[in-house]
Amino acid sequence: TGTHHGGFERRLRECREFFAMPELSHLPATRLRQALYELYATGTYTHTAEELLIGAKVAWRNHARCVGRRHWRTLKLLDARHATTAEEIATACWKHLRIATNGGALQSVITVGPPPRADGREYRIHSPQLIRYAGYRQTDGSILGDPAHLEITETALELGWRGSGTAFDVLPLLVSTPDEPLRHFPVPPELVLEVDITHPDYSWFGELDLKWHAVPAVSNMDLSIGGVIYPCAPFSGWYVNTEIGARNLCDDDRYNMLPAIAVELGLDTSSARTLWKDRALVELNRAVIHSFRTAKVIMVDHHTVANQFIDHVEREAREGRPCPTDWSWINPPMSAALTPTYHRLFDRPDPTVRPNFIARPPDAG
Ligand code: NRG
Repeated sequence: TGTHHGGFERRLRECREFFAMPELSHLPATRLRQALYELYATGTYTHTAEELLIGAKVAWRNHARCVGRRHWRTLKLLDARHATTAEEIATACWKHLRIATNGGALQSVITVGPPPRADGREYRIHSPQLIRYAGYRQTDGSILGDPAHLEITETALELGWRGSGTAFDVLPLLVSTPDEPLRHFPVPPELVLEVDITHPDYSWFGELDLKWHAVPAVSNMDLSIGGVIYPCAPFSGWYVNTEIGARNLCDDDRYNMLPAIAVELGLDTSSARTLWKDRALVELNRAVIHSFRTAKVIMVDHHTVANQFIDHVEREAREGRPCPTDWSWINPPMSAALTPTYHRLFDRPDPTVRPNFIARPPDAG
């Protein structure tokens, strides 16, 4: 386990580079020596809470696929490295949801759980996010709920979980530790803030019975800081409308709502040339933005976030830092050329830059 992150030499180099960062220049020179000593002796070392917070902020700042990086300095750390059981990890995640949700005034939070044991065995959250909707394959072959989560729903059911059979059943959190088999923990409903989707102009829109959860809390990425990997490190900020309105509720392998919306709009769906999909897409996104605003839940629109990102890149340049960026992830999945990020190039993403968040290879265990 952990081999995709490289061996001991790499950890040594990343440790040296971490303590050489200007953000840590106030630490005494003895700190690097101490960390290296511990690394040689045990194969890993323990970050202070300050190093962990700075490491997590810089990991965010370095993450080439994030368009929300302007806010990297505001990240809050919940240190859950003391957790030793799956139950304690779940409890830390509930605290995460409470603080991140903040009644709709969302705050950017990362919870850092225990690093891998000396033998390499890990504490892991198997759920892709803290809040996800179940997907069920029905007897007629159609899918109820989120088709992206068929497999994890299957796993939850095998563990004894039962959903209520709606299109928006919140899945339990799936956690494993070195000492316990995979366990499931229902998310306390009072911690799941959701927004019903209505449209500013069309009253029929509410009858589609769509909703989405307020907090996107990604829990399946590794946080890599100074040669130490934290596989259990859920983080969350807030949504861009397009994540929900142009992907989750829209993709034909997700909730696939455009055909139903187009019919209600009275559009001619007989040919792609009528642009019925494009027109329905705009109305769905207007509805998502309107609904979050009405519910007083923070969300950013794709125009504003693109402008904020350009500001961020320029500020980084003034600070003398490159801003490695994945153009295809930064641009929104609708109206891309209407945003300034479409019309320029960025520093090339470098997958070796650390600290960083690393997508876990599929089926890493
Ligand atoms: N597109 C995914 C969420 C990915 C992360 N997005 C954020 N992250 N906004 C979805 O659930 O639609 N964040 O930390 O705010």
